[in-house]
Amino acid sequence: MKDKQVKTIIDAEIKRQKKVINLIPSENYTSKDVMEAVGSVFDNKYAEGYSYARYYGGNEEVDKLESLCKKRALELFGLKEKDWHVNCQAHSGSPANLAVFLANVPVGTGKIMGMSLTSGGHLTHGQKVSATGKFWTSVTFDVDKDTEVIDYDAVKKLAQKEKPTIIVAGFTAYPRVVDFKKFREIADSCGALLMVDMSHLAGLVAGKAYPSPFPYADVVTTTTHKTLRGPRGALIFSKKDERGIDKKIDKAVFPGLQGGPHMSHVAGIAVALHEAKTPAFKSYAKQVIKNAKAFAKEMKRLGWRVVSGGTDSHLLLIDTWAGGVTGKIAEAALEKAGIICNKNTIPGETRSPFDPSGIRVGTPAMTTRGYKEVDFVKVAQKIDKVLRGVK
Ligand code: DSN
Repeated sequence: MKDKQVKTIIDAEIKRQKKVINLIPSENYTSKDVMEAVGSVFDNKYAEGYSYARYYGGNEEVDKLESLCKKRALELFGLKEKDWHVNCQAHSGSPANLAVFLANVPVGTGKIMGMSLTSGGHLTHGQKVSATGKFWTSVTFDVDKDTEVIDYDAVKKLAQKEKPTIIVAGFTAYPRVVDFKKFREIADSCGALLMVDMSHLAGLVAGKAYPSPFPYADVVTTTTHKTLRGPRGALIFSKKDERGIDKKIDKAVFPGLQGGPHMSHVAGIAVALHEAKTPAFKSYAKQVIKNAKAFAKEMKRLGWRVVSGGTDSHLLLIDTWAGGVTGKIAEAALEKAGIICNKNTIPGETRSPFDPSGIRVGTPAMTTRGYKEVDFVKVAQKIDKVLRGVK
């Protein structure tokens, strides 16, 4: 690279990424092949429209690429082209979710129901600070305050009272297995669409290590860079039927929200989807969960309160405040010790989101780097030592 200033920063970032223990559950390390695709000549191309229906010339290779990416996405999750459609152009998870709402929830009269932030929901599931909470009325549900897991009866009661247009089942800080069948029943009981945001879970679902939402959802969104281990980007799957959700979503992505798709990222997504079909990826997905369980068990053994008592997925929430350390202080102390995580609110949060009660930690990135259960036991012990040091 001729630009020495940028090169120096990139080299420093490579070093940093190698040096730290990365526990951010939404991060991962993509393969060289994915990065090669993202850095390819497809970054030079405008391709407004969809395969074989573009607004610019010169898209014959783009058309092949986008079609391949979509075929691979459907295949990876065992979906038939006659039943499911997939859009691979949304630039990332937030615009993907926004597109689903734009397509399906009438502005002014529609209502979104999702999990509250403190229980583990995402900003784009109708939170007031997000466009999804400004353009639409929204209502949130919480986890049960004692068990810290979803109380499906309470969610159903709220859904029947509020009658949302769409229910979002999908989370960024919920460690437990989600009963998607129950969410389907809840959606049916109030006439709502069911959208699952599986951004955190996509790789685990692809690797058959976590239940699939596809038998139950009308729409499934996901980012491609978390457990799926691809480049930044998103996929929106929608059921093909007389409601025409698939067509409405395509229109909402382009021209509704975006111009030209980032075709270099679509290339990277296609590569990642291919990689996720391999037996090695299946083993990876299973190991991610085994590692998280071992991690949670050791944290508990060392005396730390783990939200909901453990995990069924790739992440856990540690209530550091129960041990006398705020999330902000914990995050900073751990970073000093070479462990990267993020401060996080916990269910029933009593502190501020800027200095909440806990930290969120996960295993996808370090499992990619070869960590096994025994390594996560050591990570837990290191965390314990650091946090005890700041008390
Ligand atoms: N920032 C992502 C996460 O960490 O969960 C969600 O957008």
